[in-house]
Amino acid sequence: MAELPAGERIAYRTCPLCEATCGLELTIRGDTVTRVRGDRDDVFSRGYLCPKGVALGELHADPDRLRAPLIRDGDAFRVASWPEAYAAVAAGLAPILARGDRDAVAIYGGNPLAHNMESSLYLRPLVKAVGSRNFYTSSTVDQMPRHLVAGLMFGDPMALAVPDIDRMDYLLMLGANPWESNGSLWTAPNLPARLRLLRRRGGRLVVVDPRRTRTARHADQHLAIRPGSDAPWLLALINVILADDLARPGRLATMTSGLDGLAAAVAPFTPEAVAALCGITPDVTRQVAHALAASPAAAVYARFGAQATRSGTLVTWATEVLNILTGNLDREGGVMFPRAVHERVRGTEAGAGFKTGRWRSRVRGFPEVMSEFPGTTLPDEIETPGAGQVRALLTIAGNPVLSNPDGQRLDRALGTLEFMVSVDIYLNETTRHADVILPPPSPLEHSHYDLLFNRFAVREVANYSAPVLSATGPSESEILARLALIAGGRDLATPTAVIDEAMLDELIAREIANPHSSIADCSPAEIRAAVDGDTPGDRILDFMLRTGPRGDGFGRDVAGLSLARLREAPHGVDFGPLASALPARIRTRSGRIELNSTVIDDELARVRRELSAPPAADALLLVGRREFQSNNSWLHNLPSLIGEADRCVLQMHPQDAARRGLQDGATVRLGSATGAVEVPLAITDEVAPGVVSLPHGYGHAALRVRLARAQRWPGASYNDVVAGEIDQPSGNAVLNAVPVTVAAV
Ligand SMILES: Nc1nc2c(c(=O)[nH]1)N[C@H]1C(S)=C(S)[C@@H](COP(=O)(O)OP(=O)(O)OC[C@H]3O[C@@H](n4cnc5c(=O)[nH]c(N)nc54)[C@H](O)[C@@H]3O)O[C@H]1N2
Ligand SMILES: Nc1nc2c(c(=O)[nH]1)N[C@H]1C(S)=C(S)[C@@H](COP(=O)(O)OP(=O)(O)OC[C@H]3O[C@@H](n4cnc5c(=O)[nH]c(N)nc54)[C@H](O)[C@@H]3O)O[C@H]1N2
Ligand code: SF4
Ligand SMILES: [Mo]
Repeated sequence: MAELPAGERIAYRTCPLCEATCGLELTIRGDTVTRVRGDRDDVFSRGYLCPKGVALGELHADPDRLRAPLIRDGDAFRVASWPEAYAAVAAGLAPILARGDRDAVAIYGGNPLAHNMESSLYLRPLVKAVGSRNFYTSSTVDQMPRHLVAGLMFGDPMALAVPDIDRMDYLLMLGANPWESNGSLWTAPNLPARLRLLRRRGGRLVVVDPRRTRTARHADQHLAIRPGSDAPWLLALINVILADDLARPGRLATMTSGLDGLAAAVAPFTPEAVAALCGITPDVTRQVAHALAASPAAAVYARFGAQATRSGTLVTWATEVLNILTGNLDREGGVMFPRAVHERVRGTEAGAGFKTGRWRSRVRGFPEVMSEFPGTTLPDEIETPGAGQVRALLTIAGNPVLSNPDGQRLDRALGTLEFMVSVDIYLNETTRHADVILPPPSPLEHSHYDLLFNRFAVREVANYSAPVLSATGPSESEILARLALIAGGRDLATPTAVIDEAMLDELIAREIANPHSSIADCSPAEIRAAVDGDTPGDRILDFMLRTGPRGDGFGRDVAGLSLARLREAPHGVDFGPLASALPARIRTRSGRIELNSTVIDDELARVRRELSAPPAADALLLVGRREFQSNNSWLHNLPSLIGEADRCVLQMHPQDAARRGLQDGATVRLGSATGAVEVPLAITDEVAPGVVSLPHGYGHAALRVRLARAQRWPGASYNDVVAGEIDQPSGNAVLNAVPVTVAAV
């Protein structure tokens, strides 16, 4: 490597901005990032990065990023010290907690939590200390159907198989656009290159999307399905596979219960019966079913676009059924269960199964799923008086006013709370309602390890990043621990180490009680003394790594993994491709993969009724779109990402525009049964006729936000048009395939 100029240094850091987990090489001068490049030596990403990774230095330097707590002062905010801010939180929550109704305090956790080791670890003790049933996260505007179906079928909501992209021959992808999103619940840096390689080695990529996306343009076949109709179409594929005797589940047959009933369940969904609803001809449906079944190693993968619909759960179920019927689940080159090096080692005994609806939401009676209620019902819980009414809210790394349906209503509801605290790095559309904002350090100021995304990765990899710069304020784990202590009624002099030590002690105790653990029956004190790490989060990580499947077992395997070993590998460690995980991964009570459930029966019956109600000829359905330089609602303030033009434009097919007499560039009113926004029109045949598309995460025109650059092109919020409809079984919001009207302003 060339000599660095005096005063400069190089640091390596995994990018925390999306699920691809790219390794970055940062050049630092003082406390300034002067250059960001892809780390060519990163064992997983091999130098790949996108414009967002490049902007990580801008995020750190953004003058609008909060660096000190803010306390509300009338209509404005004033900067406060940390002790003052914590005292304000304690004083604000005290009267509400004193009423003895824990449900009166709600928590909303957002997407960046999942990308942050400290906050993802410390959310749990906070939620426990608050003790409220009003727990919400961005999972119910995203992937809850995946968790529900994994729970129902495999007995474990985290049993999410990923396409084994580097070894497959055929990939059928629905509602995903990895060319722009870089993949979701599928961690594989540089998916564009991996998808290109699939085709170069003779494989086929088939993309099902109502828009001709960048991913679709790189596919062998693009099917512009009618939005919201993936479930019946996938059921038709199952129908063809069974009717034409193409099912070859192989070893999965004896592991799976419910295969016998499938043919009857999908009988109404013939290619002919679904053709009008899906906009896909019977020949094409048959051709895809045959090609899928004939491929030695293939995968069906459905993601956000197809899941955030009215049939998200059924789409996900049908996807899994196809992977089982074709023998591709748990097969190399099919879909495989990743294993992360920090996971717990388990035995093969049957699991405890998975339950939902252990409690229900107060106002609308929605069942909890993974201890969460649908985010769409948070306004109901705030607005409806009575015992259990939400009177205080903690938001952590979330912007639900822009990310959840009916944002305007939530915006109004937040204004009626008695007290609100936000742990966030920006004063934005949501946090402007807070009484106290507590800003954690920037991503460059804390250590990083992907606790979540390593569990969805296509290789077994591990990568630890030390802090690149030192933080001036408390860590995010300290902030959340302090909030947990306050919610638990402890005084402000109680050290947060109480929470740190309790977490570690609990982990150690549980592990020692696990008969399959490398430290089963060890002395807790001996283990605690040997745990290594500079921060509470790092110590938990060290413990997890050392007791994980590749761990050193605290000296029981000297060559094994530990935090110290990961620190010596700044480009990461690669333990190779995924390996078969069945039947051990099955945690249902029966010990088999369960295809049957009343949830699925009800959904099949509902979708069967849709077959007889074909769409009106002039109907318009709204779908979303992610842009390469954007990340949900919160990177619009960075100079290199925001661009020189309004990107929040409504795409419409030329036929639909002509029928309505609309001109390209005109401002139009996009309306639904519940709301409307005004946006510029872009006429393009990238969207199918009958489909319009708007990106989400815009709508930055609100008063009292501190997002100077984002306000240059504020755009309008997609979620002001969308109301609170959900995929019933999972509680996931319906964000795509929303009926709308478009008219000239
Ligand atoms: N219409 C429509 N709606 C959607 C979607 C869509 O496609 N269409 N997508 C959905 C999806 S997939 C998701 S995941 C959700 C996201 O929903 P949310 O998580 O509610 O929203 P984000 O826009 O990700 O906002 C993240 C917040 O975290 C803050 N933040 C960033 N980094 C940190 C950090 O390190 N610590 C803390 N404490 N805060 C931080 C940001 O300032 C911002 O306020 O949106 C969903 N909403
Ligand atoms: N650049 C960028 N990258 C991101 C994000 C971002 O905001 N910007 N967000 C991150 C997050 S939080 C997530 S969850 C992931 C999501 O990543 P992906 O799962 O890849 O989802 P999207 O990129 O939203 O692509 C969804 C596609 O579904 C299509 N679609 C809409 N409705 C339907 C339908 O009914 N059926 C079918 N078959 N397709 C439909 C849309 O046209 C769109 O092309 O992306 C992550 N990466
Ligand atoms: S693809 Fe994702 S992880 Fe990679 S640099 Fe871009 S935002 Fe970061
Ligand atoms: Mo997401």
